[in-house]
Amino acid sequence: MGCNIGTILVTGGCGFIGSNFVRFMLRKYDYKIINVDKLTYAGNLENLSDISDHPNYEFVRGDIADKALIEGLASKGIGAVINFAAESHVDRSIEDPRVFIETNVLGTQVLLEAARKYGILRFIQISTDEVYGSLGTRGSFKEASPLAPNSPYSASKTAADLLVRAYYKTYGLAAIITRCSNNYGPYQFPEKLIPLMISNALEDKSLPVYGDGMNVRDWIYVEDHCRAIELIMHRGKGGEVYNIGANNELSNIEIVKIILKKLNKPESLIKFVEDRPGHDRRYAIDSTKLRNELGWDVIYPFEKAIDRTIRWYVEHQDWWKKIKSGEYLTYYERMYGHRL
Ligand code: NAD
Ligand code: TDX
Repeated sequence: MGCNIGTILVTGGCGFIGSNFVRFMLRKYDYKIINVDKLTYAGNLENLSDISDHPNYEFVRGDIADKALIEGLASKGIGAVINFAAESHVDRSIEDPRVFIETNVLGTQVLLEAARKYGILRFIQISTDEVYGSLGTRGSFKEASPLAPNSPYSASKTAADLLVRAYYKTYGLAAIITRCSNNYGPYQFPEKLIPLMISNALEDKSLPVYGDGMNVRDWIYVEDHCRAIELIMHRGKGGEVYNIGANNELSNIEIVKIILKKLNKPESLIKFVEDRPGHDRRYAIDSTKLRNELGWDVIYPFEKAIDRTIRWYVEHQDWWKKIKSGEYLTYYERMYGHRL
């Protein structure tokens, strides 16, 4: 498959999902990929060190909100933009929302404007299920569910989605929004639940579970998410929203106990701590549209993929130890010091 796309501009390709996507696409296609990444605390060149010399890969360090840089890249004949770049951690957005607006909202607008100006035909906005807010015990998010974000992070992602919609309606830019549930897999920054819990358990540190641990997330293996984006880039329809999810709801405490069991560590490591303000209770995503219209399905069942993920963190301790002993240590103290 080729689709005349030629060159793909990936943003945020040094982060968790972006790096998995770049590697996945370079293995499968001949597309040229330009990865523009600011290398914030979450961007790590090591995430792509294995493909950094690939002839079809180019890395540009830069900010998606830098209009001159982005328009310069867009003018080079880009076939598709896939916007992963974002400030992505809810807890950090509660501490300091401003950079979430700068990157997630203004950055997206700069990309949209460049896509419009240079007639880029495919624009994929990697959004999130968090834009729909929180669910009670029943039901699931559909593409038409109301947007009701509860954190500065999800509010910034929602604002970006509305801009994408406006660029489609006003200028006819054939942009598509994807809204995926919680991802897990290799190269996820250890501030997020699964890698934090695996790495803390491996170090025999406390596992900080917010509130009563009964908040529910709908987990998907990162490669299944990448395959959905691949499909949507090739066959998705401009102006549409596609939900992506694996029908795999688990409470946080269930996840934490699974991790401890698989690592043969005691449940006494679990520490219930002060809750996250505005903590969304439950997410569940209905991806019937993507399944029916584009024929997508998951290929990694949770049982298999969580084993694979845990193994990756066990085998790549240098990767996360380097992160956890750097600047992140100060964040960890700030976030958890008074809680643990
Ligand atoms: P991440 O935090 O691991 O990576 C974000 C990347 O964006 C980093 O490499 C960072 O350096 C880069 N970046 C940040 N600001 C930038 C800027 N101004 N200009 C250029 N690059 C910048 O995030 P992730 O978990 O890989 O998430 C990627 C995308 O997927 C985000 O848009 C997020 O909202 C969305 N998403 C994530 C999940 C999840 O579970 N992780 C689920 C659904 C949607
Ligand atoms: O120390 C913790 N203890 C804890 O109980 C952390 C970091 C998290 N949690 C809970 C909060 C959530 O209920 O675990 C759940 C998952 O937390 P995160 O990993 O921070 O993810 P979440 O807030 O659900 O958001 C994620 O999914 C949607 C991503 O970070 C977002 O980028 C994505 O849009």
